[in-house]
Amino acid sequence: MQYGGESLSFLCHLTPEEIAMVEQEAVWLVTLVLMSAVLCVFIFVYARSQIRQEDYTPLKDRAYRIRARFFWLLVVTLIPAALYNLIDLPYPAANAASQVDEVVDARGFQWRWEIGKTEFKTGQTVLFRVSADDVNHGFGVYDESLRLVAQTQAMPGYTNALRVRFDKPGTYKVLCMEYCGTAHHGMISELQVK
Ligand SMILES: [Cu+2]
Repeated sequence: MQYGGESLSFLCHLTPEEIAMVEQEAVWLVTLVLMSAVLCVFIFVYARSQIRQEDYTPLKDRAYRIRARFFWLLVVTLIPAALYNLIDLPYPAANAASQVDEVVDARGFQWRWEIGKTEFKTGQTVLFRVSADDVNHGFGVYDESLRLVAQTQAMPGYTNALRVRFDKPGTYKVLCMEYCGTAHHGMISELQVK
């Protein structure tokens, strides 16, 4: 084996396979060093855990103090939060029927809407009882600039209550919001608010 002056040229003439092997060797070395480091940490922790502190009282007292403080922090934050959430009961949706001017049945079909009443006065709150006859539809109420005002699912065998307050006069549109077949796009009805 001849090294020395030839060693550099030897390195320059490494084939890709040989370079890969050198790289693998380096990765292996690095892995070995890191694994040793992790092992050292384990040994250190194990050794430390063998040292027993005889008197735990100060540590215990401190832990209990932290626990007590945390408990009161929870009491002080959670009770007002719970009260704040309960104060609105019954929620408006649960109480919807008593606060509406009109109750209107709306039913989705492939592919049309059947809406019990389509003319309302400005400021009226309408409760739509929405269901479907065949498949799932989406009952979407849009204002004149085609902004979604309210929406709910129209499902066969179930009635969804949807409260809509018509604040502005105009022609509102009811569009289907769930693809329900070939003429889905044709499910358009109009609501007049005067
Ligand atoms: Cu539909």
